[in-house]
Amino acid sequence: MKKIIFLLLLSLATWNILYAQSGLPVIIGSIKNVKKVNHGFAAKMENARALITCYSPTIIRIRIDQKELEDDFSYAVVQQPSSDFREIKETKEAWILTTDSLYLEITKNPFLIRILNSGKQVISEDYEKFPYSWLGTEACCYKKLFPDEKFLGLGEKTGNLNKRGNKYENWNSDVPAYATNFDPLYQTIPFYIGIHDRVTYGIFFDNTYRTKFNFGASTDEQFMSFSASGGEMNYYFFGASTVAGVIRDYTWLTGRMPMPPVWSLGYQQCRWSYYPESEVIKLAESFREKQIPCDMIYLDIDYMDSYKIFTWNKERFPQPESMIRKLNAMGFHLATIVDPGIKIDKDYFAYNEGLSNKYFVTYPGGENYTGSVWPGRCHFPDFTRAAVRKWWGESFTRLTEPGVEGFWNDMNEPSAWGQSIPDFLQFDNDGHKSSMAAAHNVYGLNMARGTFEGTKSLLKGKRPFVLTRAGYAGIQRYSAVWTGDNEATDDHMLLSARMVCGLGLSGVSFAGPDLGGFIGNPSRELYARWLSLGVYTPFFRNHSAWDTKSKEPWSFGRDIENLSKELISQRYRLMPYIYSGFYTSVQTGLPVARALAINFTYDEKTWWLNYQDEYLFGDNLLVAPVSCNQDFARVYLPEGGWYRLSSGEFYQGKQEVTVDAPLNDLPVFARASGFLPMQSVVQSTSEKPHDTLNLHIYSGDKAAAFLYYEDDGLTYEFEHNTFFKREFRFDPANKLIILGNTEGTYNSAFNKVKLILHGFHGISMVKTDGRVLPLVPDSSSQQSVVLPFTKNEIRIQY
Ligand code: MIG
Repeated sequence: MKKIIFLLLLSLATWNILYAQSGLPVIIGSIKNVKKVNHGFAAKMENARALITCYSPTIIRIRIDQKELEDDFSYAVVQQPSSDFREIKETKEAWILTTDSLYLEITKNPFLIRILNSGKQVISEDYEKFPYSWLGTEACCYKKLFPDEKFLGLGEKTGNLNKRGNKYENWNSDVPAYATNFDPLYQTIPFYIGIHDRVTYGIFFDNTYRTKFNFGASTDEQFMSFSASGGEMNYYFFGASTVAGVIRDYTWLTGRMPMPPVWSLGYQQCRWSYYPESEVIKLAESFREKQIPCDMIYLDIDYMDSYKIFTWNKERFPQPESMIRKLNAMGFHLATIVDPGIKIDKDYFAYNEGLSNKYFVTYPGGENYTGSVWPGRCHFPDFTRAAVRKWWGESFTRLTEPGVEGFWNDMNEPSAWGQSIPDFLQFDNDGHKSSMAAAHNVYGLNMARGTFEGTKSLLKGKRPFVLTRAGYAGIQRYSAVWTGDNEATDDHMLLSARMVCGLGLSGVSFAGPDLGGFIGNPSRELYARWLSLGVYTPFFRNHSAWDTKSKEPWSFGRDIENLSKELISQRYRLMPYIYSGFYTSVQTGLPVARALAINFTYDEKTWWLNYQDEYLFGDNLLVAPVSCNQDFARVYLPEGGWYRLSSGEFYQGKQEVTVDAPLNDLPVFARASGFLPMQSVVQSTSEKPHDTLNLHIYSGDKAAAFLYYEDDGLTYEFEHNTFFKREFRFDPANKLIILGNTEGTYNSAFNKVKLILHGFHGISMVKTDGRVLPLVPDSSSQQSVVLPFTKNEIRIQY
């Protein structure tokens, strides 16, 4: 008898091994035993181990591997499990794990997870025909596809807003002139949001290997899947009941952007490359002479000596410090580019330091890997090692000493000529030794991290600005992101709006494209239209390749110069609104540019292909991107009421409208009941605006609030209560506008507030503080009154 059982077991075991070796997938199998562990539940299956932990009542983490789970390690996640399941209980067929918001059923045979909300509605469930499985080292998860399911997110991706029916891959790639349907691009953010049956959820697959997402492409509408070429099946499930809630939870888990320096929200002028010094100074002077506002100028690779990072070309820039002092005096901040490749040159300090300290990425045999980039043959710092990030960060002193405050990280996919750095290179991975296969997608993140942490400490209390091309989930903690080498076409312009919103849906608020297109020459119309869209894009930078025509705002003739001046001026008028919008994003993770699907998730029209590019810029502006030769636009206005920003014309929401869209008037609408704090035009954020805050309020029938925020824009003093924050409230039922009590010790830049009322018909005066004040009509739909902008609550009865 014993012998038979033994033989039976033996044959089962061999069968299993043969099965695995046969080239067929290994399937997770049924649960053999379970164990309650700290914050969760561990299970052993026939062919895998699982650990399910609770991070919050709406955030559950699922880890599954064929072998024992390894040390927990992530470059993206900044939180620990901090909550417990309310209950873990067993039934005949399943284990049930509950939190205050979610209900997980894990069936025993086979192991399958189904997640329900507190109303017992299924939000997400594993696809029963495809339990978790492995093909060699490739791990895959299949989930049931719901008939009406839509997908958002994945960061910087081409294609439609709704990712349903498509497949995507994550492998950070340098792809100049990428096609508008190309994949993969520069960033890896393996996070998506699913929406079906009026429920929402999110999944963050925290695996840095090459990952694939299939949102129902060739799956007979039955399932979606995500997989990785190696590493663990390791994902976080977010069960918040709104898209905004899922984004809030995702950015809680992976961190939010820090408060950027205010000057990085202004207009930025870049080109490959401005040099020598005289040209840079002339550029700055031209902006000031022409009274076109601008805050930042960039130096691309040609400022360096033979493309050696942290050096200056002595002929072109003999005295960087005095040049930067001149720029600062004119109200400009300077950013310079840095690439990861360190030139092999025995007279170059960075090469010598890296070599002697063994800071470079190595071949499996231990020798330093060599690849060629701009400087010629290079070694590459292993940014996945703390000591290397520290060294890298400290090296910026050669840029910060003369006064550079912006640090532009390029080529960090990483990229080298030929674009095929071997997967077998070795990385430290902060003690979890790994190959390029695991380190590739986090290389850019760690370069940006070293840059941010280093320059933040070097700038001694001033906020640095970091910009990166490559990144991984969590990149928002260190850097803004631009969408790489796009082209000067209408399609790219429209795609850029969607890509910025995609990044915003995935935690990266501070994003934008090269305005006007990096490659190729835009027409006058395209240049102007793209610039007008840039006004309402979080990151507002004009950049172009070395072989293109000049793209400064005055390079397209007088008309376009005048228009550009007006457009850029509008960005500066909006600065109080934009800065407050960034503050909100820092607090909540909600992006600055918000796809309409965030606020109007269940309004089908916001998903229509002809309306999918529309988005909210901050709480109260709706932007409708329009191609450059279109004089009219068909626009969808979602629920509520909308006022054309340029004319004040009112439109009832939930309707499609045809509106004028001449080159000088991009369709932008202010939300009914919305506040829009604005200021006078300044030439840069270093200049003080007039001391009156122009506070626009658009009449509507719903109560609404706006969080208004100011601080010095430059330092971290706000961490010590040195800010000025108050809530503006609109209460139409009681005909009240309230500027709430002020928090913080900072003094506002404004002494007065000019309340500009739009669409408040039949009202000729307001009462405040026991006084009656007449309203001054500014136009047929607009009237105003000026009040002191005092710190205590201001109640205005109309
Ligand atoms: O191989 O530094 O995307 O913005 O101007 C090209 C030169 C390297 C690529 C960047 C682009 C930058 C360019 N860089």
